Amino acid sequence: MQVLTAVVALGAMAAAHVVGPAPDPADRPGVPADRPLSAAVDGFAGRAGDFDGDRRDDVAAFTRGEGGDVYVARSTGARFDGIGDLWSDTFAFWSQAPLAGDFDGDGRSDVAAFARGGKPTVTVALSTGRSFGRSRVWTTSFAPNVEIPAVGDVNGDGRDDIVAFRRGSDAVVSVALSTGRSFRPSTPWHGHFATGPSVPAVGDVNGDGRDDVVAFTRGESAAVAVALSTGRTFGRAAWWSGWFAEDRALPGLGDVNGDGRADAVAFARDPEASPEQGAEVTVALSTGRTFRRMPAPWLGSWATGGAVPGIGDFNGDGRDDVAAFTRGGRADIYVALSTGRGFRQTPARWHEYFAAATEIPQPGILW
Ligand SMILES: [Ca+2]
Ligand SMILES: [Ca+2]
Ligand SMILES: [Ca+2]
Ligand SMILES: [Ca+2]
Repeated sequence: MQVLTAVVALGAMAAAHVVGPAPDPADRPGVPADRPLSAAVDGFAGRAGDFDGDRRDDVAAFTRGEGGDVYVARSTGARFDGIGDLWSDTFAFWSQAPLAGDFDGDGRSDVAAFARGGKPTVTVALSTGRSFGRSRVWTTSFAPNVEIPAVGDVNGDGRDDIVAFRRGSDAVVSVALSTGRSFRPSTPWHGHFATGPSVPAVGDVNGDGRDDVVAFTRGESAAVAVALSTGRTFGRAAWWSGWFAEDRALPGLGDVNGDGRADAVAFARDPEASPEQGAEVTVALSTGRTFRRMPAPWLGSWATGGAVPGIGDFNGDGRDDVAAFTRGGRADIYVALSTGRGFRQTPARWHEYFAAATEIPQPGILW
């Protein structure tokens, strides 16, 4: 209850200087604004993009459906700026999976949309720093059917590549390397990783400049496996944690203490719980060989109910922070900044209206 009181107090403080709709006592990430996300049958997770290249991570929202609109709000370091900044009106239609990444390696993040299914094309729109250019098909055969797409620079050449996890019993991990103008043909980089309903993630957990693959088993086993990139393949899988991201927690990767190695972050998730019960954010720091779980949560209550959590360095200090998108009709964004030892919730909302209804936010962990 102490945590809840603190959060409510922060909300009241914010009322004094927040411009926008009248503050509501319930205006905090703990309030479900949308139907809770389903269990980890299908989903995807994306990292934050720095779309204007100022080294602070920004946020994007994809309407999908018939419209295919993409909105961006750029970080000032203290909030996300801009309402209705339409960066593309022809990108990520219907139920395509939209992810951010710097595919041409110019320092500005771009967007990729994965069609999956029977015609698994991947479309990319490059950032100009002020908008996304014309969308182009970069490959016509990647992440078919229900394979889980992800983005990361797995060969460390400065251009983000794409990764697809088949999961199930035939858990192949495929990679298509970026040339800066297209993706090379898909090749298998691991024959058996992220099996069953494991939740996969991509990040550089040993800090060698090449993004690695991570699988969270969740549930009652709650183990975490890692396969390190050699630059040409993912090596033998190893268990880096025996107890992390249990039950239905939403797992992600981010370098939260700024040592160059991506750490594991878990957002507790119980759609049945009331907001008062809280949803802790737990961190396991990478040592380069294992994830060391921190004994105390880094945040007591965050992104509960249907709010979508995300990870990114929103103030550009080199440490990854956490965001919560309430979506629905309220459509607020909250940010808690990493101090290197915890997440400190900022007193004001970072945006008053972004990623409304069921729009897909990035960064976002959508399982
Ligand atoms: Ca930026
Ligand atoms: Ca690459
Ligand atoms: Ca690595
Ligand atoms: Ca930060």
